[in-house]
Amino acid sequence: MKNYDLETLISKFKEKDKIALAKLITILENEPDKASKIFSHFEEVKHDSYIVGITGSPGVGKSTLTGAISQKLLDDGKYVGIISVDPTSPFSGGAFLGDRVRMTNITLHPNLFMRSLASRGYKGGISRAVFDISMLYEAFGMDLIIIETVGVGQAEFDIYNLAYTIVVVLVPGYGDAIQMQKAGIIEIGDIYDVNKKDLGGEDIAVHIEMMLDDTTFSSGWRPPVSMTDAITGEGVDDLIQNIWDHMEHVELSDLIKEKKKNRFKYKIKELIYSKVEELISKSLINEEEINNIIENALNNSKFKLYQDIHKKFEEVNFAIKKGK
Ligand SMILES: Nc1nc2c(ncn2[C@@H]2O[C@H](COP(=O)(O)OP(=O)(O)O)[C@@H](O)[C@H]2O)c(=O)[nH]1
Ligand SMILES: [Mg+2]
Repeated sequence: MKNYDLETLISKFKEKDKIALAKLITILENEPDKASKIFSHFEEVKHDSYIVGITGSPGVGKSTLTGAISQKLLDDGKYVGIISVDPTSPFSGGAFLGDRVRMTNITLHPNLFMRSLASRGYKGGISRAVFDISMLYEAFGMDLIIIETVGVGQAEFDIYNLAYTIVVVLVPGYGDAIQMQKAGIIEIGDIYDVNKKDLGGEDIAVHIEMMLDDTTFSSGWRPPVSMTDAITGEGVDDLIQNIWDHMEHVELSDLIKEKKKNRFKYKIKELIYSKVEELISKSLINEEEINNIIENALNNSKFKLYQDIHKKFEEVNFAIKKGK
């Protein structure tokens, strides 16, 4: 595709052209400051997508499950947007390609779009990219947006703020239940799914049910537990039903308003943080000066270097206090 100007891209996007969608995502990733200009073209769009987060350790089958869920929704004539955040694939390595291969056939479907993001190297940060892409998906008219994430590390964890329903995926074996408890993940899930049921998993499902029975849920929603085989699609209908049930719960209560507000609150804070970070690195971090300190001191002694570092830190501290 040629380098169309923004106006042309937008009008193609409005005709549901997936290539235009891909181009706009790339623009937002590389030049996040263009967001306001791009979204000014969608002010009349009233469409809301429902946003689901799917999380769990690497290898539990999140991508396969995402594919299975999407396939069923596509069969129902729905539009699906997938954002896959995979911190284990820094550029275009393993899991990334694997996901691509597993999803090859459905990504060709005109009503499905998928974007994979490795967690580093995004201007403005990974969750900013996830937020912006989800906004584009909404403007595109997606019915469901699925955000797949490993959920470890702050950036991935933050993504929970961007979804309305969180599905936690586990696999057979007690280890995961214990890990889950340790990580406090039992407080995160709206829905639990034990995938790879072909390999067993009854015991972990029972374990989760017991843990849930011991927990009180102020929202009035007690997370259901499903069991799936993402490869054959067995149990996936139950999982989808659980997602719709939770959606209904969220929409009938005022929770959806809270969650929508939360997304934007999160966005505002994130913009402020990234601006402050930019200001700090511009005005307080002088690479050349830092290099000089190190070069000079290394010729003397590392203990001198350590003193110089502290001296520098005091100067910065002083500057901050004076508001410079
Ligand atoms: N036996 C079995 N294998 C599965 C199932 N779902 C996924 N897998 C396999 O588990 C591996 C990891 O799947 P993937 O979807 O990439 O996991 P992710 O890292 O959580 O996204 C792949 O080899 C899948 O084929 C399942 O229900 N049963
Ligand atoms: Mg995956």
